[in-house]
Amino acid sequence: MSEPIIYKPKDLIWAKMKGFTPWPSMIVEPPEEMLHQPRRNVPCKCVFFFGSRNYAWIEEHNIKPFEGPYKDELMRPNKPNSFKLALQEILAYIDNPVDIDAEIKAASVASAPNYTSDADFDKIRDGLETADSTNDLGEPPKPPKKQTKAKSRAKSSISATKSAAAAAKRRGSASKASESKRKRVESEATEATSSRRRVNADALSHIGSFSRRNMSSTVALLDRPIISRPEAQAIDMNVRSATLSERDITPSNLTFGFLGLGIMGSTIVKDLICTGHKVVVWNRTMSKCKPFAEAGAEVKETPMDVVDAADITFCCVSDPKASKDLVFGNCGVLQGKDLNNKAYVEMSTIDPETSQDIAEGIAQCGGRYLEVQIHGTRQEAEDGMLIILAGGDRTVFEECHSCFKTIAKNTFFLGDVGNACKVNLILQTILGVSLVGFSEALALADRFSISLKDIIDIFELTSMKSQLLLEKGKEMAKGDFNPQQPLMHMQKDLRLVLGMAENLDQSMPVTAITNEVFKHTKRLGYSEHDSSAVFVRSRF
Ligand code: NA7
Repeated sequence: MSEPIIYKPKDLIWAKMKGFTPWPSMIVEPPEEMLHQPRRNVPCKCVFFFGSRNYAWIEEHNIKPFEGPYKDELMRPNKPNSFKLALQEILAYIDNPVDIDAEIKAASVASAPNYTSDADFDKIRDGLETADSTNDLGEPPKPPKKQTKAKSRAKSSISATKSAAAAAKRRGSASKASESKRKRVESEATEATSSRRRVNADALSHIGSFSRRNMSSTVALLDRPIISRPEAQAIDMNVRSATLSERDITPSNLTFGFLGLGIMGSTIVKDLICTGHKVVVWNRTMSKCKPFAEAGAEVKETPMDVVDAADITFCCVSDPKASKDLVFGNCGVLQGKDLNNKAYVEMSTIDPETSQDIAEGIAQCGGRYLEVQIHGTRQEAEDGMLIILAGGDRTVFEECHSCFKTIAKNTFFLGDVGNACKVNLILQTILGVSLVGFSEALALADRFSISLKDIIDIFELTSMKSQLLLEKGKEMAKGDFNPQQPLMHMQKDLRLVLGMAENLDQSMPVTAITNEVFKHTKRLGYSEHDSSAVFVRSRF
């Protein structure tokens, strides 16, 4: 039997994390943040991933030396672009390690103790040492109650603080002098904890587009690399899509309000402004209104003010709760009370019950209501190629004609409030289930080392081909999950579908599993990425 390899910092390796291909990586001293990350109770090393430039604990049996028998096999050409980038980076590192070494050093500077040997490393691993091994009272912190090692490690610094405070409390009852000492100790212990937290965040802030949201419970609960949020794509108000430029649109004289400037809302408003519509906007994050103000839109401070200034107000926000908040909440649409001569168009993807509640609220204040569900991606919105499904007040539908002509290739009026929501959610069911099936098939191809590009090329020639699956397949193959349709919205839609089915006692086992797959992908950190990121989950 060959001798086990003893890995040490700066060793270049292949690190295999469950669900990912072995990745070009390096053993590093753990940055402090990693000390609080849960690990399996087997020997692990802290690993820096080239390309994504983040860290994870990897079990030693999942580590292989970079140079050696695995290299040729693992460097096969049919890998995704993100892998190729990582490979380029490790090869560049071999030639010139200075920049990356400096980056890693900056991350580990925050680590209070300087762990140099494997013995020290093992101490950290076993959770025997914390950043505060003694406190102001000269006492070591009390050993944590019996619990799992992962929990104990995650809580070690907190328990150090708490035990200092508890010990101070006991002594505090003895005299007033020791009471003041207790307060001082508590405050110093709290300050020490919060300063450590500051240092953690600073040390990690250099890693890609790391954000505090990435440091959420998702990362702490799952031993996964930190997933960067997708870059928000800046909207270019000067670019008008070729399809839209060819369309002959005479803008309505009415003033249109718009609540919600997310991916879909901002694209639609841009199109409306480009085609000469008069627009008043509001968004919860006000900074997103700036480019629209510069392009001629009026910006208001509350939804109520928008409704006041507009003849017809559209709303396009995340989910049913946000939609209801905007209508019934503080400074919401109904706060103006009198909606005579006003119309409200709900464009967010919501369930029929929510739409009905909003319709009733608007009607009670004298307004007219139209439910509009939009089907399509960001690109389709940009090109004016959405499909519009509408239900409710037909007069509003007709007054919105020039807006719909701007953003959609087909428009359907489906009758009563609720019908458009139902049809849209049915379409989303087809989309969600297809995406998961497609991504599982591609994941299987990947396991066989069959080129995903070949599969997609062949798929394109079959009668199964679908434009959307082709595009999503290409995104999966590239590992490019820039949001066209955020994954969290796809999962929300499936949740709404299952709610509708529940009310009807309709069994939808495949949709239920599809929903679970999207939920798990969200938990892996891909909530704000495109729904094609479900591929990451399929590769597990
Ligand atoms: P995005 O890009 O996730 O944007 C969501 C928008 O909803 C964005 O403007 C948010 O404001 C806004 N939002 C979210 N929650 C709230 C609450 N509670 N109050 C007010 N505003 C809120 O989504 P898309 O544009 O892709 O999709 C919008 C809808 O169309 C959705 O239903 C899809 O399923 C289809 P923020 O900018 O974060 O302040």
